[in-house]
Amino acid sequence: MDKQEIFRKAKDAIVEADEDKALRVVEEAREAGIDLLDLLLSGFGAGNDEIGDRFDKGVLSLPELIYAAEVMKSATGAILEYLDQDGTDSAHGEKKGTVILAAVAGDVHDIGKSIVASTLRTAGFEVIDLGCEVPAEVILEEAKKHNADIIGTSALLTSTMSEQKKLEKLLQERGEKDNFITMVGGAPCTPRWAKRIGADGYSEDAVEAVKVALELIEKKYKSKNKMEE
Ligand code: B12
Repeated sequence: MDKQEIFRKAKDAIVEADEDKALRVVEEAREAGIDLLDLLLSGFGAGNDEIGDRFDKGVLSLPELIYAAEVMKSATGAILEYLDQDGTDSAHGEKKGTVILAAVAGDVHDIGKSIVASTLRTAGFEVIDLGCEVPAEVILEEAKKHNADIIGTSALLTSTMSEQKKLEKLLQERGEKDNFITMVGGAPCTPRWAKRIGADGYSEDAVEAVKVALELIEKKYKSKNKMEE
């Protein structure tokens, strides 16, 4: 079976909310040597976009959205397990930094954030995933407790994006802004939004998140070393 066909089946599995089919596709893709992260983001991701659109247009009911989301969660879980295994097998070298990840207060969407957690771990970061619906105050507390380098927040609703702004404001008010690098993500976020609220980084997906995190860490330590010289 070719890659396009497997990707189409992955999309269909989400749209049809068919868990068995989704898990079968993961195995088929693994056997065919297809990049599982690509399958997750592009194959299953296309299914997610489709159900999101249908829900938006009122063609899909909330219970149907929930069913489809459960299937997406299962497929994500199965793929991340393989990716984490492979990551552990190939993990070497020093720790790149510590990242606190959270979906902001009022937001239960955690599928994308979990994928970001996995790609960052595979790249050598220690990731503390606080889960979803996490208030800004708790995120800051945990970041201080773990001496984090990066705070990454996820918002999938236009109504919860303001929580990312709230976190930036809190960091400023508490004099903590220079102590942490902040990254924002989630479908409604844009580079413009990141800039507007004063976040240090933005990424569109879990692959780019690693690149941005590494760049920001490098920049931080370069300027720190300069200051110490
Ligand atoms: C699955 C889903 C759900 C599931 C969530 C299950 C779960 N545990 O996550 C359920 C059914 C629970 C749900 C509920 C709701 N949902 Co919903 N949902 C979706 C859907 C279809 C897919 C989201 C998803 O998982 N995408 C897949 C992942 C892989 O993509 P991603 O999240 O964007 O993440 C990637 C990037 O954004 C980035 N990223 C993500 N986070 C971060 C963080 C950092 C730091 C970085 C750097 C990068 C990064 O990397 C990720 C991987 O590449 C979207 C539609 C869509 N296309 O987005 C609607 C959508 C987000 N939901 C929507 C709505 C309206 C709701 C509800 C309000 C519905 C209702 N009436 O109750 C509730 C809200 C609940 C709440 N309080 O949060 C709307 C939002 C509209 C808006 N503009 O605000 C959308 C867009 C659907 C639509 N088109 O109408 N939803």
